Amino acid sequence: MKMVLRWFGQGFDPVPLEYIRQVPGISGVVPMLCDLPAGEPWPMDRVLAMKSQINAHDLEMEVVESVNVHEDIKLGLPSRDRYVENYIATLKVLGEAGVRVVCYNFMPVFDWIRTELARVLDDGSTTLAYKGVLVDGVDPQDFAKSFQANSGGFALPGWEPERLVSLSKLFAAYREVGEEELWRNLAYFLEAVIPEAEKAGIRMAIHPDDPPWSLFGLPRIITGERGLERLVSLVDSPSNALTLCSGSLGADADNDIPALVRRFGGMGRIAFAHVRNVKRRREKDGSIDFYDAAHFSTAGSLDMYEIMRAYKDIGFGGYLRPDHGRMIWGETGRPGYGFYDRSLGASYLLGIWEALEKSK
Ligand code: DNO
Repeated sequence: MKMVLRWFGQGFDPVPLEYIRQVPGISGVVPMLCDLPAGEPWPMDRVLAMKSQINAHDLEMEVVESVNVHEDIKLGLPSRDRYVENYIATLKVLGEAGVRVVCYNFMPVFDWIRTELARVLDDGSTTLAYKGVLVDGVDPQDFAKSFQANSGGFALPGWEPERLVSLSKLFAAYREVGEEELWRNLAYFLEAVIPEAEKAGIRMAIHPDDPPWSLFGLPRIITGERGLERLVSLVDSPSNALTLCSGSLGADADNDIPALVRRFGGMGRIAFAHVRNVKRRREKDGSIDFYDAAHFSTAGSLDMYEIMRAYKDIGFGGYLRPDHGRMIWGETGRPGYGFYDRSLGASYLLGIWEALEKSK
Protein backbone atom coordinates (compact mmCIF):
# COMPACT_ATOMS: atom_id res chain seq x y z
CA MET A 1 0.00 0.00 0.00
CA LYS A 2 1.24 3.48 -0.79
CA MET A 3 -0.02 6.42 1.26
CA VAL A 4 -0.53 9.54 -0.86
CA LEU A 5 -1.99 13.01 -0.34
CA ARG A 6 -4.04 15.13 -2.71
CA TRP A 7 -2.34 18.27 -3.99
CA PHE A 8 -4.04 20.70 -6.38
CA GLY A 9 -0.90 22.03 -8.01
CA GLN A 10 1.28 25.11 -7.82
CA GLY A 11 -0.84 28.25 -7.49
CA PHE A 12 -3.99 26.25 -6.76
CA ASP A 13 -3.07 24.60 -3.49
CA PRO A 14 -2.05 26.66 -0.47
CA VAL A 15 -0.05 23.69 0.87
CA PRO A 16 3.56 23.68 -0.34
CA LEU A 17 5.17 20.40 -1.41
CA GLU A 18 7.90 21.12 1.17
CA TYR A 19 5.30 20.62 3.92
CA ILE A 20 3.80 17.49 2.41
CA ARG A 21 7.22 15.91 2.30
CA GLN A 22 7.42 16.33 6.08
CA VAL A 23 4.37 14.15 6.74
CA PRO A 24 5.79 10.75 7.72
CA GLY A 25 4.95 7.85 5.44
CA ILE A 26 3.70 9.79 2.41
CA SER A 27 5.09 8.38 -0.85
CA GLY A 28 3.56 10.80 -3.30
CA VAL A 29 0.96 13.38 -4.17
CA VAL A 30 -2.14 13.16 -6.31
CA PRO A 31 -2.28 16.26 -8.49
CA MET A 32 -4.42 17.62 -11.29
CA LEU A 33 -4.21 20.45 -13.80
CA CYS A 34 -6.89 22.60 -12.18
CA ASP A 35 -7.01 25.30 -14.83
CA LEU A 36 -7.80 22.99 -17.76
CA PRO A 37 -11.52 22.76 -18.46
CA ALA A 38 -13.08 19.29 -18.57
CA GLY A 39 -12.53 17.75 -21.98
CA GLU A 40 -9.28 19.54 -22.86
CA PRO A 41 -6.32 17.24 -23.51
CA TRP A 42 -3.51 17.53 -20.95
CA PRO A 43 -0.32 18.76 -22.66
CA MET A 44 2.79 16.62 -22.14
CA ASP A 45 5.01 19.57 -21.24
CA ARG A 46 2.72 20.65 -18.42
CA VAL A 47 2.38 17.13 -17.07
CA LEU A 48 6.14 16.64 -17.12
CA ALA A 49 6.75 20.02 -15.50
CA MET A 50 4.35 19.08 -12.69
CA LYS A 51 6.02 15.70 -12.30
CA SER A 52 9.54 17.08 -12.04
CA GLN A 53 8.41 19.63 -9.50
CA ILE A 54 6.85 16.86 -7.42
CA ASN A 55 9.82 14.53 -7.85
CA ALA A 56 12.15 17.34 -6.80
CA HIS A 57 10.54 17.05 -3.35
CA ASP A 58 11.15 13.30 -3.21
CA LEU A 59 7.50 12.61 -3.88
CA GLU A 60 5.98 10.42 -6.60
CA MET A 61 3.28 11.26 -9.10
CA GLU A 62 1.70 7.88 -9.81
CA VAL A 63 -1.93 8.87 -9.32
CA VAL A 64 -3.83 11.76 -10.86
CA GLU A 65 -7.22 13.09 -9.72
CA SER A 66 -9.36 14.32 -11.46
CA VAL A 67 -9.26 14.00 -15.22
CA ASN A 68 -12.79 15.31 -15.53
CA VAL A 69 -15.16 13.76 -18.05
CA HIS A 70 -16.80 16.29 -20.38
CA GLU A 71 -20.54 16.73 -19.88
CA ASP A 72 -21.21 15.82 -23.56
CA ILE A 73 -19.90 12.31 -22.81
CA LYS A 74 -22.18 11.94 -19.80
CA LEU A 75 -25.09 13.27 -21.84
CA GLY A 76 -24.27 11.03 -24.81
CA LEU A 77 -24.27 13.91 -27.32
CA PRO A 78 -22.88 13.41 -30.85
CA SER A 79 -20.01 15.75 -29.96
CA ARG A 80 -18.81 13.25 -27.34
CA ASP A 81 -16.41 11.44 -29.68
CA ARG A 82 -14.13 14.44 -29.83
CA TYR A 83 -13.92 14.49 -26.04
CA VAL A 84 -13.38 10.75 -25.84
CA GLU A 85 -10.43 11.20 -28.24
CA ASN A 86 -9.08 13.97 -26.02
CA TYR A 87 -9.44 11.74 -22.98
CA ILE A 88 -7.48 8.98 -24.68
CA ALA A 89 -4.78 11.46 -25.68
CA THR A 90 -4.53 12.53 -22.03
CA LEU A 91 -4.21 8.90 -20.89
CA LYS A 92 -1.33 8.38 -23.32
CA VAL A 93 0.44 11.44 -21.97
CA LEU A 94 -0.13 10.41 -18.35
CA GLY A 95 0.97 6.83 -19.02
CA GLU A 96 4.20 8.04 -20.58
CA ALA A 97 4.76 10.29 -17.57
CA GLY A 98 4.55 7.25 -15.28
CA VAL A 99 1.03 7.74 -13.93
CA ARG A 100 -0.56 4.38 -12.97
CA VAL A 101 -4.02 5.40 -11.73
CA VAL A 102 -6.48 8.02 -12.94
CA CYS A 103 -9.35 8.91 -10.59
CA TYR A 104 -12.46 10.26 -12.33
CA ASN A 105 -16.17 10.47 -11.67
CA PHE A 106 -19.36 10.22 -13.69
CA MET A 107 -21.60 12.52 -11.66
CA PRO A 108 -23.83 14.74 -13.82
CA VAL A 109 -23.06 18.48 -13.55
CA PHE A 110 -21.56 18.55 -10.05
CA ASP A 111 -18.86 16.73 -8.16
CA TRP A 112 -19.36 16.38 -4.40
CA ILE A 113 -22.09 18.44 -2.80
CA ARG A 114 -22.35 19.91 0.67
CA THR A 115 -24.63 22.57 2.09
CA GLU A 116 -22.03 24.03 4.46
CA LEU A 117 -18.32 24.49 3.92
CA ALA A 118 -17.51 25.39 7.50
CA ARG A 119 -19.84 23.84 10.06
CA VAL A 120 -18.42 24.47 13.52
CA LEU A 121 -18.01 21.27 15.52
CA ASP A 122 -18.00 20.99 19.32
CA ASP A 123 -14.20 21.17 19.46
CA GLY A 124 -14.16 24.44 17.48
CA SER A 125 -12.89 22.89 14.25
CA THR A 126 -14.87 23.44 11.05
CA THR A 127 -15.86 20.97 8.41
CA LEU A 128 -17.96 20.24 5.32
CA ALA A 129 -21.54 19.31 6.13
CA TYR A 130 -24.75 18.35 4.41
CA LYS A 131 -28.31 19.03 5.43
CA GLY A 132 -30.85 17.26 3.24
CA VAL A 133 -33.52 19.90 3.81
CA LEU A 134 -31.31 22.55 2.20
CA VAL A 135 -31.04 20.52 -1.02
CA ASP A 136 -34.36 18.79 -1.36
CA GLY A 137 -36.65 21.01 -3.43
CA VAL A 138 -34.10 23.86 -3.72
CA ASP A 139 -33.43 25.45 -7.11
CA PRO A 140 -29.94 24.34 -8.23
CA GLN A 141 -29.07 27.83 -9.55
CA ASP A 142 -29.72 29.40 -6.16
CA PHE A 143 -27.89 26.60 -4.48
CA ALA A 144 -24.84 26.99 -6.73
CA LYS A 145 -24.73 30.75 -6.19
CA SER A 146 -24.81 30.52 -2.42
CA PHE A 147 -22.23 27.75 -2.56
CA GLN A 148 -19.83 29.86 -4.63
CA ALA A 149 -20.30 32.85 -2.38
CA ASN A 150 -19.16 30.72 0.56
CA SER A 151 -16.17 28.99 -0.98
CA GLY A 152 -13.61 31.57 0.08
CA GLY A 153 -12.43 32.31 -3.46
CA PHE A 154 -11.57 28.70 -4.26
CA ALA A 155 -13.20 26.94 -7.20
CA LEU A 156 -14.23 23.57 -5.89
CA PRO A 157 -13.49 20.51 -8.02
CA GLY A 158 -16.42 20.03 -10.38
CA TRP A 159 -17.78 23.50 -9.59
CA GLU A 160 -15.62 25.45 -12.00
CA PRO A 161 -17.11 28.89 -12.85
CA GLU A 162 -17.33 28.15 -16.58
CA ARG A 163 -19.60 25.22 -15.83
CA LEU A 164 -21.85 27.18 -13.50
CA VAL A 165 -22.56 29.72 -16.23
CA SER A 166 -24.24 27.09 -18.35
CA LEU A 167 -26.08 25.49 -15.48
CA SER A 168 -29.66 25.91 -16.68
CA LYS A 169 -28.77 24.61 -20.16
CA LEU A 170 -27.16 21.59 -18.56
CA PHE A 171 -30.12 20.88 -16.35
CA ALA A 172 -32.43 21.08 -19.37
CA ALA A 173 -30.22 18.61 -21.25
CA TYR A 174 -30.27 16.16 -18.34
CA ARG A 175 -34.07 16.08 -18.39
CA GLU A 176 -33.69 13.57 -21.23
CA VAL A 177 -31.13 11.45 -19.37
CA GLY A 178 -32.28 9.00 -16.74
CA GLU A 179 -30.23 6.40 -14.91
CA GLU A 180 -30.32 3.87 -17.74
CA GLU A 181 -29.14 6.44 -20.30
CA LEU A 182 -26.37 7.48 -17.96
CA TRP A 183 -25.29 3.83 -17.67
CA ARG A 184 -25.30 3.52 -21.46
CA ASN A 185 -23.19 6.65 -21.79
CA LEU A 186 -20.76 5.40 -19.18
CA ALA A 187 -20.48 2.06 -21.00
CA TYR A 188 -19.80 3.87 -24.29
CA PHE A 189 -17.05 5.90 -22.62
CA LEU A 190 -15.41 2.93 -20.92
CA GLU A 191 -15.56 0.68 -23.96
CA ALA A 192 -13.58 3.31 -25.85
CA VAL A 193 -11.22 4.32 -23.09
CA ILE A 194 -10.35 1.13 -21.18
CA PRO A 195 -8.45 -0.62 -24.01
CA GLU A 196 -6.37 2.55 -24.39
CA ALA A 197 -5.84 2.78 -20.64
CA GLU A 198 -4.57 -0.80 -20.70
CA LYS A 199 -2.07 0.10 -23.41
CA ALA A 200 -0.96 3.15 -21.42
CA GLY A 201 -0.48 1.05 -18.26
CA ILE A 202 -3.17 3.02 -16.45
CA ARG A 203 -6.01 1.90 -14.22
CA MET A 204 -9.12 4.06 -14.47
CA ALA A 205 -10.63 4.36 -10.99
CA ILE A 206 -14.15 5.74 -10.81
CA HIS A 207 -15.03 7.78 -7.73
CA PRO A 208 -18.46 7.07 -6.23
CA ASP A 209 -21.14 9.73 -6.18
CA ASP A 210 -20.94 11.98 -3.16
CA PRO A 211 -23.42 11.89 -1.51
CA PRO A 212 -24.54 8.56 -2.93
CA TRP A 213 -28.05 9.52 -3.99
CA SER A 214 -29.79 11.59 -6.63
CA LEU A 215 -29.86 15.39 -6.14
CA PHE A 216 -31.76 18.15 -7.93
CA GLY A 217 -33.44 15.46 -10.04
CA LEU A 218 -30.12 14.45 -11.65
CA PRO A 219 -29.39 10.75 -12.06
CA ARG A 220 -26.60 9.30 -9.92
CA ILE A 221 -25.54 5.70 -10.43
CA ILE A 222 -22.32 4.89 -8.53
CA THR A 223 -24.01 4.85 -5.15
CA GLY A 224 -23.58 1.39 -3.63
CA GLU A 225 -22.87 -2.29 -4.14
CA ARG A 226 -25.21 -2.78 -7.11
CA GLY A 227 -23.77 0.18 -8.99
CA LEU A 228 -20.20 -0.92 -8.29
CA GLU A 229 -21.02 -4.42 -9.46
CA ARG A 230 -22.52 -3.13 -12.68
CA LEU A 231 -19.57 -0.81 -13.22
CA VAL A 232 -16.93 -3.53 -13.02
CA SER A 233 -18.97 -5.76 -15.33
CA LEU A 234 -19.23 -3.06 -18.04
CA VAL A 235 -15.70 -3.82 -19.20
CA ASP A 236 -13.94 -6.85 -17.77
CA SER A 237 -10.45 -5.48 -17.25
CA PRO A 238 -8.24 -4.64 -14.26
CA SER A 239 -7.98 -1.19 -15.85
CA ASN A 240 -11.70 -0.70 -15.24
CA ALA A 241 -11.36 -0.15 -11.52
CA LEU A 242 -12.68 1.76 -8.51
CA THR A 243 -11.71 4.55 -6.20
CA LEU A 244 -13.43 3.21 -3.12
CA CYS A 245 -14.27 6.28 -1.07
CA SER A 246 -15.40 5.24 2.41
CA GLY A 247 -16.83 8.65 3.24
CA SER A 248 -18.85 9.12 0.05
CA LEU A 249 -20.41 5.68 0.17
CA GLY A 250 -20.54 5.77 3.98
CA ALA A 251 -23.00 8.68 3.98
CA ASP A 252 -25.58 5.98 3.24
CA ALA A 253 -25.87 3.68 6.25
CA ASP A 254 -26.83 0.79 3.95
CA ASN A 255 -23.32 0.71 2.48
CA ASP A 256 -21.15 -1.68 4.49
CA ILE A 257 -17.69 -0.34 3.66
CA PRO A 258 -15.50 -3.23 4.95
CA ALA A 259 -17.75 -5.66 3.03
CA LEU A 260 -17.36 -3.58 -0.15
CA VAL A 261 -13.59 -3.50 0.32
CA ARG A 262 -13.47 -7.27 0.69
CA ARG A 263 -15.77 -7.89 -2.25
CA PHE A 264 -14.30 -5.54 -4.85
CA GLY A 265 -10.78 -5.51 -3.46
CA GLY A 266 -10.88 -9.30 -3.47
CA MET A 267 -11.66 -9.10 -7.20
CA GLY A 268 -8.60 -6.89 -7.62
CA ARG A 269 -10.73 -3.96 -8.72
CA ILE A 270 -9.85 -1.30 -6.15
CA ALA A 271 -7.00 0.77 -7.56
CA PHE A 272 -7.33 3.70 -5.19
CA ALA A 273 -8.72 3.98 -1.66
CA HIS A 274 -10.04 7.18 -0.14
CA VAL A 275 -10.30 6.46 3.56
CA ARG A 276 -12.16 9.01 5.64
CA ASN A 277 -14.85 9.08 8.28
CA VAL A 278 -18.31 10.59 8.16
CA LYS A 279 -20.79 11.29 10.96
CA ARG A 280 -24.38 10.81 9.90
CA ARG A 281 -27.75 11.07 11.55
CA ARG A 282 -31.34 11.01 10.44
CA GLU A 283 -33.38 14.06 11.43
CA LYS A 284 -36.88 13.78 12.90
CA ASP A 285 -38.40 14.71 9.51
CA GLY A 286 -36.55 11.76 7.92
CA SER A 287 -33.99 13.91 6.08
CA ILE A 288 -30.29 13.14 6.32
CA ASP A 289 -27.64 15.23 7.99
CA PHE A 290 -23.97 14.35 7.83
CA TYR A 291 -20.58 15.96 8.23
CA ASP A 292 -17.04 14.95 7.33
CA ALA A 293 -15.58 13.95 10.67
CA ALA A 294 -12.00 13.54 11.86
CA HIS A 295 -10.55 10.23 10.68
CA PHE A 296 -10.70 8.53 14.08
CA SER A 297 -13.38 5.84 14.45
CA THR A 298 -14.78 7.49 17.57
CA ALA A 299 -15.28 10.77 15.70
CA GLY A 300 -17.72 9.42 13.15
CA SER A 301 -20.05 6.63 12.08
CA LEU A 302 -17.47 4.37 10.39
CA ASP A 303 -15.18 1.82 12.00
CA MET A 304 -11.84 2.77 10.50
CA TYR A 305 -10.04 -0.20 12.02
CA GLU A 306 -12.42 -2.60 10.27
CA ILE A 307 -11.97 -0.76 6.98
CA MET A 308 -8.18 -0.92 7.20
CA ARG A 309 -8.35 -4.56 8.32
CA ALA A 310 -10.37 -5.37 5.21
CA TYR A 311 -7.69 -3.72 3.04
CA LYS A 312 -5.00 -5.63 4.90
CA ASP A 313 -6.82 -8.95 4.54
CA ILE A 314 -7.23 -8.62 0.78
CA GLY A 315 -3.52 -7.80 0.48
CA PHE A 316 -4.22 -4.30 -0.86
CA GLY A 317 -1.22 -3.05 -2.80
CA GLY A 318 -2.75 0.08 -4.35
CA TYR A 319 -2.77 3.74 -3.40
CA LEU A 320 -4.58 5.05 -0.34
CA ARG A 321 -5.19 8.55 0.88
CA PRO A 322 -6.90 10.33 3.74
CA ASP A 323 -9.57 12.77 2.65
CA HIS A 324 -11.60 15.84 3.57
CA GLY A 325 -9.61 17.32 6.39
CA ARG A 326 -11.38 19.66 8.79
CA MET A 327 -9.89 23.08 9.46
CA ILE A 328 -8.00 22.93 12.76
CA TRP A 329 -5.28 24.96 14.49
CA GLY A 330 -6.34 28.17 12.74
CA GLU A 331 -5.64 26.88 9.25
CA THR A 332 -7.36 28.55 6.31
CA GLY A 333 -7.43 26.98 2.89
CA ARG A 334 -9.39 24.93 0.42
CA PRO A 335 -12.64 23.77 2.00
CA GLY A 336 -12.39 20.04 2.63
CA TYR A 337 -8.63 19.95 2.31
CA GLY A 338 -7.29 21.04 5.66
CA PHE A 339 -3.67 19.94 5.63
CA TYR A 340 -3.16 19.44 9.38
CA ASP A 341 -6.21 17.25 9.70
CA ARG A 342 -5.36 15.17 6.63
CA SER A 343 -1.87 14.70 8.05
CA LEU A 344 -3.36 13.48 11.32
CA GLY A 345 -5.57 11.18 9.24
CA ALA A 346 -2.63 9.77 7.30
CA SER A 347 -0.68 9.12 10.52
CA TYR A 348 -3.67 7.45 12.16
CA LEU A 349 -4.30 5.19 9.16
CA LEU A 350 -0.62 4.31 8.88
CA GLY A 351 -0.62 3.51 12.60
CA ILE A 352 -3.51 1.09 12.16
CA TRP A 353 -1.73 -0.41 9.14
CA GLU A 354 1.51 -0.98 11.07
CA ALA A 355 -0.37 -2.58 13.96
CA LEU A 356 -2.21 -4.89 11.55
CA GLU A 357 1.05 -5.81 9.87
CA LYS A 358 2.87 -6.59 13.09
CA SER A 359 0.03 -8.49 14.74
CA LYS A 360 -0.43 -10.80 11.77
C1 DNO B 1 -13.51 14.78 -3.03
C2 DNO B 1 -12.84 14.06 -4.09
C3 DNO B 1 -13.63 14.11 -5.38
C4 DNO B 1 -12.90 13.37 -6.48
C5 DNO B 1 -13.59 13.42 -7.81
C6 DNO B 1 -12.90 12.55 -8.81
O1 DNO B 1 -12.89 15.17 -2.11
O2 DNO B 1 -12.58 12.78 -3.70
O3 DNO B 1 -13.79 15.45 -5.71
O4 DNO B 1 -11.65 13.94 -6.64
O5 DNO B 1 -14.91 13.05 -7.72
O6 DNO B 1 -13.24 12.95 -10.08
